[in-house]
Amino acid sequence: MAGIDYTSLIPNNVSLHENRRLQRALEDWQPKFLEWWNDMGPLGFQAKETYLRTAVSVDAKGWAQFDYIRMPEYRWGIFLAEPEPGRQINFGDHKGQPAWQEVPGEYRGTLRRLIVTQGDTEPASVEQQRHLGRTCPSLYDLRNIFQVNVEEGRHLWAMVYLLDAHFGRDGREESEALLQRRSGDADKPRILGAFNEKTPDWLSFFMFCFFTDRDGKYQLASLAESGFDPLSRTCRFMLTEEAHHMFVGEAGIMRIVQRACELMREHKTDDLRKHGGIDLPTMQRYLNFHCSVSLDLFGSEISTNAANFYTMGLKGRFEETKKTDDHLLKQATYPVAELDGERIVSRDEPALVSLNERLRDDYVADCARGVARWNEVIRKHGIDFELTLPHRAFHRAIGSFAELRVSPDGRIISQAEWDARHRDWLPTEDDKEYIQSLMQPVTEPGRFASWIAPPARGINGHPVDFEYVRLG
Ligand code: BYC
Repeated sequence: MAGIDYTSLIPNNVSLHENRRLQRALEDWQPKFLEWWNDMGPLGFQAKETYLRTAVSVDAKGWAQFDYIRMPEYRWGIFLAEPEPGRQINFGDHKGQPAWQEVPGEYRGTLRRLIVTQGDTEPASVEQQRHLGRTCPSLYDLRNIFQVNVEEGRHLWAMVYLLDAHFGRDGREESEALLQRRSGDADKPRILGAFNEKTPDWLSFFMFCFFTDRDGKYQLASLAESGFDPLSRTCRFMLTEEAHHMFVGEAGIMRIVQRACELMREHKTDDLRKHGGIDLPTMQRYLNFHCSVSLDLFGSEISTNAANFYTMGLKGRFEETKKTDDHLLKQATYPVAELDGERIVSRDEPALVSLNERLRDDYVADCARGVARWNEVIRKHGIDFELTLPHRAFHRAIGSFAELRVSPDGRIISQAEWDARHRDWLPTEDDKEYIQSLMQPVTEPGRFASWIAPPARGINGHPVDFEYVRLG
């Protein structure tokens, strides 16, 4: 691949042209990435021109340039947020020392693992969403999923940049392994549970963007506090893109709720399956599933890993620098949900080992605000139904509640009750079959599938019926 002009091919603000070693590592990796993208990226649309946003610099003007582009020609760039002069480590044992510009030797393994875990989720989500283009509910939505996919690809580049630039041969090996694991593969699965689940339909996709990308927001925000400055700056820029993914999720669900309400009013029935809509109880079951698998992504309630990440100065709390405590947390406590006999109670635990739970709390509060906005749409239609977040102990596979059977309202129940009732709480085979039956592509500009309302506005000032993907 010698001779490629990397400065123009890979937009970057890391002076790539000055770093021969890094340039060589990326030259070696780039064709492998493209091979992975062609094998595992969006199926069937690689040659179609799509109206995409590309970041060409980190300033307000440059990070959102829109144009038609074929996805394999997307310019996956490497961007770090602008440096903060004199930035210090803001928490843990090294608090007050200058932020690290190079990997601190004693934390090398831990830091690498954090970066690899973050990086692994990015290609995983592209793999999970690979087939969805073929059943898009509109050209507008088709463009949005491709935007999300290319940006997840860019987030993979962001982590590979850190690995290649700062971790030598180990880093290069990890960069390769990121392209070799596969979502859902029995032999070489992705690292975290939620990224091995299927995303077989668009309801799941929107739920994934709302719940799972929001885990991304909170994890990235914690890593943006890192004392390792290149990681902090990388994550800060990734967060600007992540916001769009959560918008796609929240607005997508909002539009499905809107359509459900319109159909309920029009036909004076809750039974929308006759009318091509998605009924609210089905949405609740999908919500329960995606919320619970995303709650698992925060790790165990009590975690010495999390305490170590913090004490070492590698991963902070959400909005660490806005907090007014000592940023050491050696004496502090934090209330954690725990099992006490037959009940779930809140008990004060040492704050350091409770950091996963604390981040989960920030996340749950954010999710609740989105759910309240969906409920506002239902209320405005005069319909007596509320979507709710399931209890945090419901359907968990990681942490203190993993072995329990818990109802969405937080009651510990017997296996017999679970067997009798779980079909009310999680998507059933029947639900999945029905949702699948709705997944018929709609590709005429300005038209939308029966089960989703059009968005309030189009993209970058264009009308809703703009030709967001040129299929002809
Ligand atoms: N699945 O002490 P524990 C995103 C493992 S999403 C499988 O409880 P810890 C995105 C854990 O690795 C954000 N295994 O957990 C969204 C550990 O293994 P070892 C991704 C799990 O370490 C949408 C053991 O269980 N970023 O960006 O405190 C689209 C005990 O662990 C799981 C990050 O996750 C699980 N769910 O915390 C695209 C940030 N949970 O050490 C992208 C980086 C735990 O015994 N990662 N385990 O072998 C981290 O900060 C931490 O690794 C975790 C886990 C928060 C994930």
